[in-house]
Amino acid sequence: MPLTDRDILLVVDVQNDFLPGGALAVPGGDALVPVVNQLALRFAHVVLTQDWHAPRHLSFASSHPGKVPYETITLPYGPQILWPDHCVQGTPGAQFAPGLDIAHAELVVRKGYRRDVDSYSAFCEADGATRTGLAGYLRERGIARVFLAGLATDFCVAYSAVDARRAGFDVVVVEDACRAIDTGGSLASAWSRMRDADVVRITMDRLTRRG
Ligand code: VGL
Ligand code: ZN
Repeated sequence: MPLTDRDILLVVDVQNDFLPGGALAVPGGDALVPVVNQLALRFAHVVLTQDWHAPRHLSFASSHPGKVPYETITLPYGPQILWPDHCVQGTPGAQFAPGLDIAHAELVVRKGYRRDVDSYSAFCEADGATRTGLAGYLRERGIARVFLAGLATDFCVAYSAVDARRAGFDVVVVEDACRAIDTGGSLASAWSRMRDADVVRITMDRLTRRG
């Protein structure tokens, strides 16, 4: 699959709290960092996302007395899985992984910063209405196709991939440049929603170097 100047790599949430030892550790998240660094070198354009929650965010189990992480509750915008406190604005856990080395990244999109609305997606918050501005940015830059890598396959990668399709982009998830949380069947369901949305699923060996 040849890459062009109209392709972008969206590197999703490669942050300390999602690495082993972090508040919401994704298995294999640490091993992923050099893989993502190498992948990014093949792209002329890279955008990073950063999960960036207000303290006492409503997606945190600790904000709901009697609730524990990985339970699901209903919020005004629909079901919400409750998570351990993670990626709180300005904390070390919210910083990018120290090994992440993508100097040519052009933009950082922060998401989930409103206390009462989560945002797995880099394009649209969980209320289904509030846009982050990323689709407009990519369109203005002439981007036609969005590749995704990062954490976690079944949440922020999958929701971003489906929303990128909805925004009219071609979308490719680089499977071996992602790692999953996989709670309650979330990974299988994410792949099925991505397939339904015509998200292409590839591995890194299918990509040819640009230039
Ligand atoms: C994520 C759960 C909660 C992710 C973010 O980056 O996939 N998952 N917040
Ligand atoms: Zn989060």
